[in-house]
Amino acid sequence: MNSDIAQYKGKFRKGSYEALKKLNNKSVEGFISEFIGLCDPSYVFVRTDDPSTARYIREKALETGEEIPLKIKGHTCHFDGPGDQARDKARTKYLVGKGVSLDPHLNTIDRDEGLDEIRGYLKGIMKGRELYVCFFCLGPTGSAFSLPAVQLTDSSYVAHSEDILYRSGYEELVRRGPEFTGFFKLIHSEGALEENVSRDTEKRRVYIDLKEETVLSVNTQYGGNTIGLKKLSMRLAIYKASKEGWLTEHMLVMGVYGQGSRVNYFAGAFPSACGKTSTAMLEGESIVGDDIAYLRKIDGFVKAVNVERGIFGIIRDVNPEDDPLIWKALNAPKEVIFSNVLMQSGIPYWQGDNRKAPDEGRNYQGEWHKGKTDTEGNPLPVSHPNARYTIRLRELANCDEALEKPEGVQIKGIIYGGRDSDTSVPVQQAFGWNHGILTMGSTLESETTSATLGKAGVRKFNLMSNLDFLSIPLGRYIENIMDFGKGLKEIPAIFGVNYFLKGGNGRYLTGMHDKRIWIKWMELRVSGEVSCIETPTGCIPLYEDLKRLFAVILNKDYRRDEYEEQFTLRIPENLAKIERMFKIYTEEVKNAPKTLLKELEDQRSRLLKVRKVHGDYVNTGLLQSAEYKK
Ligand code: SPV
Ligand code: MN
Repeated sequence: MNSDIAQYKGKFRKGSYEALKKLNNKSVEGFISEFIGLCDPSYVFVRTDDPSTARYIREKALETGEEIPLKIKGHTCHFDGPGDQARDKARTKYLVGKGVSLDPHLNTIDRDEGLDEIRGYLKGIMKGRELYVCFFCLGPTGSAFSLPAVQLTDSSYVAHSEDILYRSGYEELVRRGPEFTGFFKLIHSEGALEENVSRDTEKRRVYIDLKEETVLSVNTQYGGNTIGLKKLSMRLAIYKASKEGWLTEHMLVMGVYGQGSRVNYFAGAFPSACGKTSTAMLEGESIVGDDIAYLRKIDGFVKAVNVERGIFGIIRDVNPEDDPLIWKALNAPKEVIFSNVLMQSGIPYWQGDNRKAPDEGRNYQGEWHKGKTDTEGNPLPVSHPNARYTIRLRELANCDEALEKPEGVQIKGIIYGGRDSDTSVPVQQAFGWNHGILTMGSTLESETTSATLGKAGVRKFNLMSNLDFLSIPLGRYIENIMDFGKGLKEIPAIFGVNYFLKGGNGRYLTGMHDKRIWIKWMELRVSGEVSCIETPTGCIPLYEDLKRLFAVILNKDYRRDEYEEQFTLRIPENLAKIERMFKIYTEEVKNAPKTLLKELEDQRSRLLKVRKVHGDYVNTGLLQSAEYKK
């Protein structure tokens, strides 16, 4: 095959061919040439770091109608098709060679078969259309974390979203020199469109080639399937990190403020709808990132960066009362893409925005009016539950300036949070790295809510909140994290949080704003300023410390009976959770680390010992004595 890019010179927009040639990188040219040959676009545009190239793409998004201008300057609205509103897990697969088995939890397809299929769909798919060749960088540029990526897409919406979400990476590639080959290769086509949404969604495919560091995505528009630098690159990065001894995590990164000007940084993993963005956005603290972090050991410390520079956030329930900073950013005349909301007279509306919705408008499934029902007679909501907003982090008043620090921030604490109505206390600290990774991260579960499809209250296993994105066997992934904790000068503390604990009557035991207290307590712990009570599952706060924090931060009188109810050690539920985990890690996960089973076993013995003395439900205040260790 002739891979010389020169044969396609006539397709390039003015200046684009020269920009590409200037890189003088044969691998980059070969990759682009291959997919121009396959997809056959009529025009090719190259996005460099020159702001005029980003502007061109923004204008194209309006010109093609992929985005519709809204009333406020810089705001646009994009719609994905009714059946294209979320990540398509079933059709997202790893390409694996014959006889290779990745992990039963990971969705795979034979490499040759998968490539034949998806290349078949991509063949000639961009005829008459424009291909955007975009150079981006994962992580801040010019740093040990930087990973250059080249995105090819025929969607101006995808290219525009990436412009908001990621750092430009053309100069980063120049810096790497002409021989550099280690860039991620991302190919996307939205396929045939009908009223600007992908038509052939039954032919939607997202195939990941770990060996070639390439992802191919076709016949879809929803960001999670198409924004190659987000969850698609995340899978490639997990694989790469695993070979190189660093970590790619589904984690927020935030600054937490203590005495004087003290700031300590935390990273946190929460499955979807378990409070990740709301934690990253906590009042009084600062946000570095809300979704994906790279963690590296540098000089014996754990350093982290946000892979992104923007947020692709769920807009449902964003309102001026609960999210004043996001609300402000969503109403400022800066670049914002709203997706799958209700649009009426140039104004976007969504579920839970605390405004009166108009009686009619346009949303993700076309014309909408009050009382409209789906084919089964269920009322259609104003906006899709997964409707989103895309903004740059710097538009937020609480954006931490460390966002662009090439060396990242030092992580003092790692938080794991699930959605659990009956088992874990609101906050606790692990006894150490392995205890935390194994009993808090590796056992993370999230209960389904009425907001998701299917039955509410079903527990979904989601280790480190990363299950959907793992590209290596689960056992190896856990082992990598344990290894990462070795040889550090300062080991981050590990915490488990649970914002969803309920009492016997189904009432939440903690308030919406109480997470502000838990995070301040964690900050005091990593600063060595407060002690704790050791329980069989971890170390919990002293009542007096929380009482003081509640008074100072929330101006609230925190009663001892509230504390006692929240921090009751629920032994039957904890034992049941251990049983569930044993089942998963002995029956479903191949080669689970032995240390994991041992750690669970030890936790079980501690729980049984306490139950013997104190019964099933233990007032943890009692555990301050040495009694339970008998
Ligand atoms: C998530 O679902 O975890 C997201 C959105 O951050 S998506 O881009 O779809 O992955
Ligand atoms: Mn995410």
